[in-house]
Parts: sequence; C-alpha cells; structure tokens
Amino acid sequence: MTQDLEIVLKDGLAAIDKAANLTDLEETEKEYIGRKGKLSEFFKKMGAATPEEKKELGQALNKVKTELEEKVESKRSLLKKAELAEKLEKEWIDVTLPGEKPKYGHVHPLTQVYKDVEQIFGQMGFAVVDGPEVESEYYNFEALNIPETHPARDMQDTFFIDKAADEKHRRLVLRTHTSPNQIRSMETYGAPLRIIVPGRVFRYEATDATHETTFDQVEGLLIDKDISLADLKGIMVEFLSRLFGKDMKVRFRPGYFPFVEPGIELDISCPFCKVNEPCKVCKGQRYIEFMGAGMVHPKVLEYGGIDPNEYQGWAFGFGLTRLAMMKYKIDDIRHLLSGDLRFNKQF
Ligand code: FA5
Repeated sequence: MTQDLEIVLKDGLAAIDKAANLTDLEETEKEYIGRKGKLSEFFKKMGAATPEEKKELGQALNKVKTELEEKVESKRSLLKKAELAEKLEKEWIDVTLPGEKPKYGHVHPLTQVYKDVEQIFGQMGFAVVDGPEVESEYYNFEALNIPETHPARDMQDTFFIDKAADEKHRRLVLRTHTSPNQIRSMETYGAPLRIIVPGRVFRYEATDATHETTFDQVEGLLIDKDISLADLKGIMVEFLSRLFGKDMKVRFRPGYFPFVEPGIELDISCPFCKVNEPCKVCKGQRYIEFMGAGMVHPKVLEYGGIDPNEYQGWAFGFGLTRLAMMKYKIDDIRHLLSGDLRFNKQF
C-alpha cells in the first residue's frame, strides 16, 4: 500500500470518528469514498500502472475502501442510536399523569326549565306554539278584553315601539305577557285547542331580586266542550309533580284578570318545606304564589272567533323565570340573564 493511501485511510478513519451527527457523516463519506472522493483519485491512477502494480494497488484500494465503508456503517448505527435516545429523552411523556379535563358547555337553567315544561305538557297532549315578541296593542290588550281606557292597562307597564301597526291593531309594543297568543292560536287553529306558549316578555318596571324587565312566561290554553277548573287543577297537579319529582298540591284563590271569568290565583304547595323545619322559601306558609288563571272570558272567545255558547276553556300564565329560580334555588332573578359565566357554570 502506498504511503498516500495509508494517509487517506488514517485521515478517513479519524474523520469518520469525529462526525458529530448523520449529516457530518454523510459529508465525510462523500469526501472519502464518494464518486468524486479521495479514493477515486487512486482508482484513476490505476489506468497508467503496469499489470503487476495494478494488481497490488487494486487489492490495497479495495481493502481501504472496505475498511472505510465498515467504519462508516458502524458509526452510522451508533449515531442513529444516539439520535433516537436523544429524541426519546426529549419527547418523553408520563402517561400515568391525570389528563386535562375537557371544558363542557352548560345548559342554562332557564333553557333546562323550558325543556322540562315543554316535555311534560307535550306528554299531556299540549302543542307548543310560538308568537311574536313585538306585538300589537290589539293582541296584547284589546282582544284580551282590556280596552284603552281600562285601568288594567296599568297592571303591566309597557314598552311602546315608536311605530304603529295599523288602525285595527294600533301601536306596536313589546308584549307584556304571553296571553296575546290565546287570540292568535284561536284565530289560527280554532276549537278544540290545547296549547302552551312559552316565551319572553317585557315590562317597564324597576328591577329587584324577583322582578326583571325581561323575563319568561308560559301561557296555557285549553278549549273544548264541558271544560271546568277541575281539569286545570288535575293538569297542574300532574305537571308540578312531574317537574319537581314529588307529590305537589295546588289551591285556588280568587284573582282578577280582565280576560278570564272567574279569575283565580293558583298557589302551589312549597316544594322545599321539610316536616318540622322552618322553611325560608315559603316562610312557614306551606304554599307559594304560582300563577294567574281562570275560565276564558266569553268576549275573548269571540275575539278569537270561537262561539262561547258551544265551547269554553281555561287559560293560565306563570312565570317561567320564577319557576327556574324555585327549581334551582336561585335567590336573585338578575343573575339569570346577566351572562356571568361564574353563575352559568354552576348548573
Ligand atoms: C299575567 O301576565 C297574565 N297574563 C297571566 C294569566 C294568563 C292570567 C292567563 C290568567 C289567564 P301576571 O302579571 O300576574 O299575569 O304575571 C304572571 C307571572 O309572571 C307572575 O306570577 C310572575 O311569576 C311572573 N312575573 C310578573 N312580573 C314579573 C317580573 N317583573 N319579573 C319576573 N317575573 C314576573
């Protein structure tokens, strides 16, 4: 072997040893045993050599090439192992650590009570219908037997919209209750009728823990032949017992609403009372006020296009927002529409 070839071998082995990573190693490989590498110079020289020299040089060159190639392979496998070890060290994860809890959305308590009410009344054969929030004075008051001069207009402070509907329907208002849908449904579906109308209503009032300017009500209307308040009692006992998951009682008191005759206020047995314990919710009364109701006034049936001599019915209206407060023990109505996530996340 020539001295030059020995130097190339020595340098080559040292360079391979020094390669710090796979890219370095590839460069060194190219430099020594690549097509244009240092060994190729020796192969070129063979052309001019005698057959004797050719044989000797050829053997020496092949030996050097093989030695360098073996060194490269063993270094490559070392470097690959080192790279893998480094990767494993860096990308190591502890699979025994507890995972991060995904954040779930929450069903708003009001939405939950909406669903419950619609489901229970649906099971009892009531259709759920909808009506406009921007209403006319005609539907909100007049057709419910509350003419303009009637003092009952003051019972519900009204937001007026600066725009008239037409001569018959008069000014536009934000509906103060869901009762306009009694007339709308009678007009659309006629008798017999069995509906509830849950929806948002608006009143121009001062707010406090139990009063909001925007709140939700549920209207109920049942019209058929031979209907009495006994049916209302049965339906309400069933509805409330299913909603609160326990036996509930109701009681009637006289009440006044121009669109029903007779009118009643319906109280429900306090769902929070425990035997021999003072109750903060009903303050020992055992009953709480729940809703207004009554037999639909014959004039209202006429406004709805139904003959009061043939049909009669009852209607009720309760505060869905107050019901949600009761069900979820919320002590201030203003939390419900505040949009405060700290509140919403509790449900
Ligand atoms: C009415 O609105 C009648 N339309 C109910 C009715 C329907 C009577 C059909 C007869 C036949 P009232 O103004 O009392 O009635 O309101 C009904 C319920 O809405 C109340 O019992 C109360 O739960 C709720 N409510 C009234 N004002 C507010 C308020 N500012 N904030 C939250 N809830 C309220």
